[in-house]
Amino acid sequence: MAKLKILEFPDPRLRTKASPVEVVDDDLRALIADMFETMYAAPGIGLAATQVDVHKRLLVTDISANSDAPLALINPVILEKDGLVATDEGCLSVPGFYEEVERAEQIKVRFLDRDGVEVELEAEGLQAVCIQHEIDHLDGKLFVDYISEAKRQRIRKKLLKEQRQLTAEAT
Ligand code: GNR
Ligand code: NI
Repeated sequence: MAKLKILEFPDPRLRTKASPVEVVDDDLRALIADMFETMYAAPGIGLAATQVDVHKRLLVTDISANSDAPLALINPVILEKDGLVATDEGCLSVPGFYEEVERAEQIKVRFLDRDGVEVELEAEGLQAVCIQHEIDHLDGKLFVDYISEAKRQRIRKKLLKEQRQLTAEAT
């Protein structure tokens, strides 16, 4: 197992559209294990492969309080959406910033699980919001795309400054 490096906004690699997973094999299950380790360590309630620079349609999530409900979604597709809910969202790729985003309150999602078995899941509330946030990552989209250009530019500037300082300190 290994903790993976999480890309941070405005890294252009976060804009990559991920390709479907072709085979669910042990290599993919090893990547899933590393993604859970990375997500729990962060800590976060979800992580998309895009964020660790792997451009495959794969995400992990666990919204439980005790980190005991891991769920991996491979090639997820949203079949139905209902209702709207506004949530203060954060993102491991946009560290330190939180903004309100409106998304469907309930969804039905189809995906392959870790064994390659097709599953349909009805999710609501935070789990539904998180799955939509992660599928956005697989399409190269970030929660800051839903806020004003002015706010997004301010976040971009602050994060670039932080990233420059970290690079300078490392040399
Ligand atoms: O840890 C996370 N918390 C969160 C809170 C509200 C809405 C979405 C999220 S997902 C985020 C982890 C992350 O960046 N996943 O891509
Ligand atoms: Ni995110």
